[in-house]
Amino acid sequence: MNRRNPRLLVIVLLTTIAAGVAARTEAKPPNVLFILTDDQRADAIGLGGAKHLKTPWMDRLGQEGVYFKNAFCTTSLCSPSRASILSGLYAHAHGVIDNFTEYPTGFKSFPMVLQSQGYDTAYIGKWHMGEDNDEPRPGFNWFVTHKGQGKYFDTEFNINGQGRKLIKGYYTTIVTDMAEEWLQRSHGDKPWLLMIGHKAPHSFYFPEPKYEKAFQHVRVPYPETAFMLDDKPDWIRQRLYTWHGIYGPLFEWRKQFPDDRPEAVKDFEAMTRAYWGTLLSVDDSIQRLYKLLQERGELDNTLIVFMGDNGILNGEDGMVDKRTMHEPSIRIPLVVRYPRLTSPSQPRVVAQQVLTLDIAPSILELCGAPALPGIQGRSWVKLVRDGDSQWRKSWFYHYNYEKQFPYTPNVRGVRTQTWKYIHYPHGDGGPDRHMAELYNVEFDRDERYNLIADPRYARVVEDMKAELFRLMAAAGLSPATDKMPLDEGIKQELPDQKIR
Ligand SMILES: [Ca+2]
Repeated sequence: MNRRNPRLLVIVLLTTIAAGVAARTEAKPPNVLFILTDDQRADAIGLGGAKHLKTPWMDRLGQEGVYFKNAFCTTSLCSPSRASILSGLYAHAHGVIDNFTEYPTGFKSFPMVLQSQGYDTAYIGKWHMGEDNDEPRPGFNWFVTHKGQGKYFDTEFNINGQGRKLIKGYYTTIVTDMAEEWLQRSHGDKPWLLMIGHKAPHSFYFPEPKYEKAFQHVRVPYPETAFMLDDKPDWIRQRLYTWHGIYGPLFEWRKQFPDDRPEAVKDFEAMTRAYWGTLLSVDDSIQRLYKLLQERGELDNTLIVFMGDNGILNGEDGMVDKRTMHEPSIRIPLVVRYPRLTSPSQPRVVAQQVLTLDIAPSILELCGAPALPGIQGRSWVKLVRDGDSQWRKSWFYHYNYEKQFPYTPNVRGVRTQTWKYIHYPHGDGGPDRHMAELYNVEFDRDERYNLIADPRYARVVEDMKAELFRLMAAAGLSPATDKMPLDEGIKQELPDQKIR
């Protein structure tokens, strides 16, 4: 009908666009369902290339939304990473540098902002900042957690500061039950934020009984890189026989240790199968929550964020655990479903590097809430919607040596889309005592070939050092202010029983 009247067409178009913009700005802010797993590898999700583990509901969120295929944590350790997710800040800035430190009083977090904007807010599950504190934390109207790591079976929860209760059953199921119960309460006409902190798949790995044998026929050899250590720094070889090496106790899956006999791989295999098993229950949990939101008509007005707090090594370079800057340690799964960000019929895969630091500003922008001032992360909303040629091309990583876990040196490193440079400051201001590492992560994703000593890449090393210096300076760190403990070396002793 408009073919003969171009002016009318323009008016109709403008009216339609204006109506769309109005709908976007005037609509009720979304609910937020934030699901956090603990130590889930980026390839322990179908979208990330899991071969044996099936995660249809994790995948579905990404297939109806956004899958970030290059998402990273900036410190691969539970509490520091969780604090970065909440605050948008690096660990040196929020101060939670180990697993025994509380989220600092007076520091804003994205849940606090949403609460102040009228959201009904809840946290249910593993919080894990402040080892012995299970009391409610600021920013939440409802808060259920437990001390320390919690247990896969029969955890004692503190129910919103009103009393502790040992709840029998499997952690993932219990937390999902409590989440469903909270979701079905009346929130008045308020939008809500529900954060769920899973224990899975954190060590020690105990799957739900129905999944104990789910992977019993899968062979799990040590990765090839476990035997390619000649060009690696000494500390990696020294780690092999420790709490965090493949010949050590493997989070108690190996009873007689150290054991470097080839047949001892059976313990590594059992450990890996159990790790995957715990994630099957998380996938079930997502299914339950997805269906509940669907039944309640809330699915499409809910921003669902599913992510892990840090990755974990599973035999790469002969290592287990995390903390290091190698790819399996720093990569995290991240999927987001929200139809007003991306239509479920037009899912996106984002290849740019996004960080834990970006979660808080992105959620706040999508909720139309005020931004947290002075943060180091960036909202990826524009990146996802329209692309962003100004998006970061590099970022830095840091980790401080822990006396309680003397299996990883101080780590400072920088990653671009092509290169990764890692060095290991001694902590006394003097020269490094460990060899550094340089990888082409674009073509050598498994980090097989450490190019640090190859003269052909000397220029790359210099450029990466300069980039690391620049990025750290931008985050308020200079060699004078970058505090870290003295590296006392890799030790064979086991960590204290209470903090394993
Ligand atoms: Ca963790």
